[in-house]
Amino acid sequence: MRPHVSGDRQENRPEESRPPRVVVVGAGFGGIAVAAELLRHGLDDVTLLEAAAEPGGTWFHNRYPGAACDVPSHLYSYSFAQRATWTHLFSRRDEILRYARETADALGITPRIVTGTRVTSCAWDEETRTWTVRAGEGREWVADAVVLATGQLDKPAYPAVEGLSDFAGRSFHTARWDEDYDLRGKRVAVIGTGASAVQLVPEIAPLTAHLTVFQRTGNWFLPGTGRPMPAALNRLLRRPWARRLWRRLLFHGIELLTLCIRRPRTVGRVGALLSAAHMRRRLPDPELRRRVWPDYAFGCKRVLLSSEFLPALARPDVDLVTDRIVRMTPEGPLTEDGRLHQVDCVIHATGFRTNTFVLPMTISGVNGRTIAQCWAHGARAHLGIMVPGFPSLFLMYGPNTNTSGGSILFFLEAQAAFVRRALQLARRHGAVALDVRPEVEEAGLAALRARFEGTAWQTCSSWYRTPDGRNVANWPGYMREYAESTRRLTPAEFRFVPPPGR
Ligand code: N01
Repeated sequence: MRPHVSGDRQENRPEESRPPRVVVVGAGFGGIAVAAELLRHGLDDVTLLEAAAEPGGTWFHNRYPGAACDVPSHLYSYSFAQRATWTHLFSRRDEILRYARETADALGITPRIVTGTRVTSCAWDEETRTWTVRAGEGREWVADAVVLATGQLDKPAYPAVEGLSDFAGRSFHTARWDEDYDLRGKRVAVIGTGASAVQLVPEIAPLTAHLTVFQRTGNWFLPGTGRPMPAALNRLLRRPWARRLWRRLLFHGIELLTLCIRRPRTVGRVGALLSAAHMRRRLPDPELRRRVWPDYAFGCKRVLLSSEFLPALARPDVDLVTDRIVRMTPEGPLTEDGRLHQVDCVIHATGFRTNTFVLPMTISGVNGRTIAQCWAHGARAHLGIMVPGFPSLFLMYGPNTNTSGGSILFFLEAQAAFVRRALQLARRHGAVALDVRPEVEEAGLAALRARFEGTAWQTCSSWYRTPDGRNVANWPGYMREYAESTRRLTPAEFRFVPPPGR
């Protein structure tokens, strides 16, 4: 098959004036952010390849009942596409997905999205100094730059329990919700008590005949409400100045959570006290409370915003099981105390296979070296965006750019601006691509790792960390620090790749 050249639209422009051909892998919030940034600056040869049937990324895939965002909507939205009104303070999945699509439509991104296209590999060609991006059915795109915007939480993880496939009833993952299955009147097991389960359980508890929630580790909670946005606040926020002020308030308010995590012995204790008060209020039963209580520092795992989950556990038709599941049987989970929990349906709210980021895509850079080889000892990237030896290959929401407190959209916008500046910098240096210098990445990583010392993140195991304890998911500081770090590109930090033949 003849390679599809991303720049077909630009064929008549002279070489030096045509913008770089950019292929973006993934059309979720990250892909849309980078496309918007590039288009806004006239870099208009952008193609987005999306594996799913529709754009929207995580908000397309996560359609479990109660799916919502635990970051307030006025912050979990792009700075360049602010909405006057949202129906909820913490918007629900459908509204967020609609917002993503409307934004992509309004900015002319939608026609550039090729859906149903799972990219399998990206290979750097030293001779042509371009990337070849391959997808199923022999389809290929040639690009000057590639942006991998596949996220950190795209591969569902199932519990490591013996005999998982022996279960004879229906079972599915929260991120692959079975919309054809009617939970009404069924005996249902939910495995896991992370952010997804906490939103799901209160929604389905009134429907099921009986609900059993399997918890391995307790969590810290803060108030979070599924209630609609107060009408008076919505009216006020129709005014642009009020919206700006509100967004700023939310921004700084949320940074306080990071402060708690960074200072677990001082401010973190205040966070824990506030959380404990909320948990006592929402769960008056002392025995049940003892069982949900976390045994690690406030903020080590994601602090869950919910006012509904703990009361749902106290319902007479809901059981909380804290005994370990030793095996899955055809009838349901068997726990270490010898109890067999007979159910009709098992829902895996067990999170994602994190820490692998863009893998298993095969990404080969200079001299055919792959990202998998570079990451043999854990994923790493300069500011979470560039890996040495992979010229003009950029990651969105890459290693160490997750936030425990803030809005990921803030990080994505900073990354999008970095990508755009990098492409402009390469152009100004007469280069076809740029590659971050290994010593720059190494120094940045050492500084980043040092910043985790003494933080709450280091006090328990979580999806942020590798089995040997390194936090490869999170940014160790505040949102504003990340924005500052990515704002300025110093030419000395890069190797500029000249056009072929030079
Ligand atoms: O996944 P998780 P999630 N037996 O990994 C448990 C984002 N998100 O999908 O803590 C019993 O947090 C596991 O136990 P433990 C957000 O960034 C955002 O809920 O490992 N339990 C844990 O309780 C979040 O952090 C929103 O001991 C088992 C649970 O499964 C991330 O996605 C909404 C088990 C997994 O929790 C992931 O959240 C939802 C076993 N064998 C998600 N194995 C927003 O609102 C695992 N577990 C934006």
